[in-house]
Amino acid sequence: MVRRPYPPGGYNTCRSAPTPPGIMQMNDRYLSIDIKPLTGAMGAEIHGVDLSHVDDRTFDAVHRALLDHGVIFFRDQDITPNAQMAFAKRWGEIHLHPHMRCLPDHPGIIEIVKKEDDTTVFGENWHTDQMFTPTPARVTILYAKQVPPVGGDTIFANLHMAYDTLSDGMKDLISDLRTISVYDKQKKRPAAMTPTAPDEAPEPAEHPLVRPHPETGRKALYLCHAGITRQIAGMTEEESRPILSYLIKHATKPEFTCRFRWEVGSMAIWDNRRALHYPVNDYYGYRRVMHRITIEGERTS
Ligand SMILES: O=C(O)CCC(=O)C(=O)O
Ligand SMILES: [Fe+2]
Repeated sequence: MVRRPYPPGGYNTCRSAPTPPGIMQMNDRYLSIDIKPLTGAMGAEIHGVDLSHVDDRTFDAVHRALLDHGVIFFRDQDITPNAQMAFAKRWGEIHLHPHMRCLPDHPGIIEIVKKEDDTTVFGENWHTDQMFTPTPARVTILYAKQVPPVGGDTIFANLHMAYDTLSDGMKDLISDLRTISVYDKQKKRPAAMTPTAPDEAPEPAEHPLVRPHPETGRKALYLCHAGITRQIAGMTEEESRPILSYLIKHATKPEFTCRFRWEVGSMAIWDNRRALHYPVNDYYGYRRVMHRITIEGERTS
């Protein structure tokens, strides 16, 4: 069992950062599974699991590891779309992305393709998945099919730490605020990732800015970058911007993050209710292909 305590005074100017519950595991064994934390903030690499054959006990251990670490990573997985889907269904209902097409033979799996000449990547900038819907993704299960020789990492940030390290004054200020998130159809995306029905305006979605985790009860700061989380309900965009831009900057401090280097066969599973992610766009000239499934999350109100 490893604790990831905060330094006295926290990571910013806040003097009263609380210590998180000591639920993190290091070099611990669930069955015959090795769980190695990645950074002081979050993430763990798990060895000894074949995700195409997961029994109930192993699934429980993997689930518990996800709650403990926020994002978990597996290497050398040889998994078909059908097996990835069967594993995904253990986490809940598949969340169909309202604006993206799925693989023709596998409804529920989005193939994320960045081609050699694409200058953008899917999901560029800090976000949690599908926050622009009333039931944002609970969990995302992302499998690497083709990766560049270097680059294309994904960075994650711990939204529990982001909340815990705010000052009491800021916590009071934001405790009852709600945010409005909208999908941006006009944003430049990789050629293969064009949204469906480009002329239909997406509905905005409202969520609490401080969100208790539905399974652990622990509070998380819950927001995306300014292109998605645009406004605080009841305030103008102009009034909202300084608060939201401070909070996203705070939430993505390097001290709260971990970074994963993909290989073919790597699988990442992250908990969107307590983690942001950021796919790094640093591999122009190379192709990268991922298979992605998201699990429908809880309604936030
Ligand atoms: O390509 C990646 O590393 C992550 C893309 C992304 O944001 C997602 O799959 O939700
Ligand atoms: Fe994403």
